[in-house]
Amino acid sequence: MSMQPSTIYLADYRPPNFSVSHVELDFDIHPTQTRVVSTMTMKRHPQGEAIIVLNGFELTLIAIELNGRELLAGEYHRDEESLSIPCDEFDVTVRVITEINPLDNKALEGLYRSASMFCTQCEAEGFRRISYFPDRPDVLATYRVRIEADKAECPVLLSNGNLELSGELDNQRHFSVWYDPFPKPSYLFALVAGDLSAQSDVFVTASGREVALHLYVEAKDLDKCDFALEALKRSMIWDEEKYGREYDLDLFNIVAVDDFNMGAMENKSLNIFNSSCVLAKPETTTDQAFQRIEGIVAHEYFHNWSGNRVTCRDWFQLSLKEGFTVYRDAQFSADMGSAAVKRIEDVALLRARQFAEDAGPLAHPVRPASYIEISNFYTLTVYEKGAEVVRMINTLIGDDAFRKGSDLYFDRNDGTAATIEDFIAAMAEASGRDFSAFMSWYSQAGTPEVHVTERWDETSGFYELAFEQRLPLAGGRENWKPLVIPIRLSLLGEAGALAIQQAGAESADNTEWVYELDQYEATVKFGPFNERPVPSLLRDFSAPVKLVDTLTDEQLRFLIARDTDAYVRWDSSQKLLLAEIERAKSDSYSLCPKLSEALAAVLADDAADPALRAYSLSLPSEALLQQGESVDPVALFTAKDRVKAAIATELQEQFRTIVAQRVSWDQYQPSAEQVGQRLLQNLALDYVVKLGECSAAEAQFASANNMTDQLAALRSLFRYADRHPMAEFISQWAEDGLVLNTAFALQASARDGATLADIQRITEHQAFDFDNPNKVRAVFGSFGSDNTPLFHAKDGSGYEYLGDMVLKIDESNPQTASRLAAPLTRWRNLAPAYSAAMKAVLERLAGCPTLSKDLYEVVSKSLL
Ligand code: 0A1
Ligand code: ZN
Repeated sequence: MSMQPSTIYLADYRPPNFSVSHVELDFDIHPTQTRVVSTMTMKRHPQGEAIIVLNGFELTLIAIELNGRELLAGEYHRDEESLSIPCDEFDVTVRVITEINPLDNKALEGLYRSASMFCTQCEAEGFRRISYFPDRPDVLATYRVRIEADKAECPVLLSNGNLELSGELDNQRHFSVWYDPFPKPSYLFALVAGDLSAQSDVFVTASGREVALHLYVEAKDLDKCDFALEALKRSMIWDEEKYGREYDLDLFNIVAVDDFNMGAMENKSLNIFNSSCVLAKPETTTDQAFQRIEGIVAHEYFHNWSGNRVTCRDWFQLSLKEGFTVYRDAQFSADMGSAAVKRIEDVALLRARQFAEDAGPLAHPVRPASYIEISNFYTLTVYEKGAEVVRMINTLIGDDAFRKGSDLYFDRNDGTAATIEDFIAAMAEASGRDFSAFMSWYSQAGTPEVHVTERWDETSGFYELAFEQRLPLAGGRENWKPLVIPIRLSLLGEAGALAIQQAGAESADNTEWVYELDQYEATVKFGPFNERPVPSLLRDFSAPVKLVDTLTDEQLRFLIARDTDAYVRWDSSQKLLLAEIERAKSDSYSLCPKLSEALAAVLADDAADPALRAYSLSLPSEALLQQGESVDPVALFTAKDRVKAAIATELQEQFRTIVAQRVSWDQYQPSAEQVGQRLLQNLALDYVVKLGECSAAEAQFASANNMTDQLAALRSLFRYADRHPMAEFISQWAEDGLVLNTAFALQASARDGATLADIQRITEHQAFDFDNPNKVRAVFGSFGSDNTPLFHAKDGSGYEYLGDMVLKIDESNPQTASRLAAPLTRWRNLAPAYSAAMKAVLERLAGCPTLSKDLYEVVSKSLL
């Protein structure tokens, strides 16, 4: 980075001067010198200026032609990031010849080499590293792509669309030609060339189209393809049934790649996946990974409509495709397994990580107003909070209108680059609802707090709830608008939920109601009742807010025992556990007997879903604990450990019984039933090991027929016992890079007695590789977010170490470096001693003259 990077503003959006209707791309692949010839059919926008602007980065320009004539150096202007050609014609052909070096590309954007294959990653702005092009999502073109490569090195040549032609050439080379009839932006372009094997299948769409499905992997991974292919077929049927969306080509390819910055990418008909997000088999893959893979396969597939057929006008609209697609994949996962469990998992993630982001220096609205580097905005806010916003729309208008709105959105915007307003307009039209007040969810950052107080009048039997919303935004109420917050609620009495007389109360027996809080303050009156109700609020987590209530511990225990809403039951136990951790900061702490009783009852409730029981007994994550002000992470870590030990002691008999009566299946399935049972059993095992009893875990480690059970046993032993089979595990799985990553992650999060030198040693393992984002994340990501005692060491050494590693990785891979830096941005929340040490590291990074744009944005905004 040579100059101060500039900020891009949504308010500055202008359509391109020239768009591209068709492009012919020709790749002559050689590892260090790949020649790309791009021939673009361009048209000037009626209001466009007479200048063609192309983006390009780190390209060697060989030649450029306008309408068949090669341009001389003075006829165009070129700088580090663009090339512009003055041109007063309206219909032109531009041909650009460039050369690139895939082998040296460690940023993993554009065309690069991963293991033995060449592959691309173009979202958001990677295409400009391949050729000069108007690399912006509102330029939609059809693509014909010719790929030529060495036949032995790259027997498989893939791009988007359908294969038109292939053949042999001289010098042991061969070629293939692909044509994609659907106009698309450059970020959806993809190319793969390598020595790959495929597992294949066929899907017949609702209208009878036969679609060939291929999952391309390295030959050694062919036994890890079944699950993703099945998940893909489930996704294809689901999208037909739930959203009326059919697949539109005769071919759908997925390729698994080891070196990948993110989870996966929805390139038209050629999805590229991080191998950790697609390869699976029971012996090496945990239940959680199976479920994640199913969700990501679905997510990328669903993008074919929400993202590809209808794309984004500009990158500020990113949540248009991502928020909607995350919502769609969450609905899918809910339908495939347990809806309640999926909801609790998503809420736990949102509260632990998105709330922290929304309260930190990089907080931004679901639709940001500005950015320096768009890669920094693939965030939990754009994805997860964006999905919550779509969920609220569904809640507010109901399922039928939501489906009508989505049909209208797809039909009306098909083949175009749309905005969030286009999505909302379709929902408004389908439902007859005015969304103008709702739009603030897209433009106001920060997590709103909703404060609720109860008023019960014993004599009249009337019960009131007073709500107040507080926005954590500078300048107070005058500068911001109150949000429209749907609060799903019930009022519980001794014999169950009470009937709510309010108009529009939802459930058949009028016991549930979605109250719309759209003012800063409002009060609702219920009753008369002949008993004081206990409120069950924000059921199913109906809005992404922090609910601050005044419920007593007794009321919370009542909800845990009696509510029918799984989220509220879980949330109530989390609230009690959080309060317990707060109390456990004192040395004289002992577990509250009433809480112990309540937890014992949950654990003993054999009629309840085992996964829900397990989550109710899981302590809040450190990311959640560390929210707030003047946080002492190490004190909280110690307090949490005390609560854990106390629960282990109090409920030991129950935990031992669950462990002793462990159910196992000969036929492993990542089904809701088996996953839930393993979750509960492994939770109990963890508590038992915490007590110092290791034999059951040791036996489970040795005999498990699946990675979920083996890793759970290893994790508990590694965390709580001196003798653990880590070395055995590493040698058992020496050939499986993905399993080794989980071992690295576990080692990097070692809590007690570990030193920085131990972490350093992992990076010297022969399987470690600084250029591979999965490995880097396994070690330094876990260190920064999962190793409280070492990362937050009082002398600042943990911060210094992560800072050093971030700088090192930034030299080759800015996207990964800037993500790894996230734990270093939270200094303002920390108690003074931590805060000063962390800030010092950020200042050191800020003073480094060679920071990438990505890291510069994170570091500079954190220090503002
Ligand atoms: N669109 C992909 C995720 C993705 C985003 C950015 C990337 O590079 C900066 C790569 C992938 C998805 O939502 O799955
Ligand atoms: Zn996505």
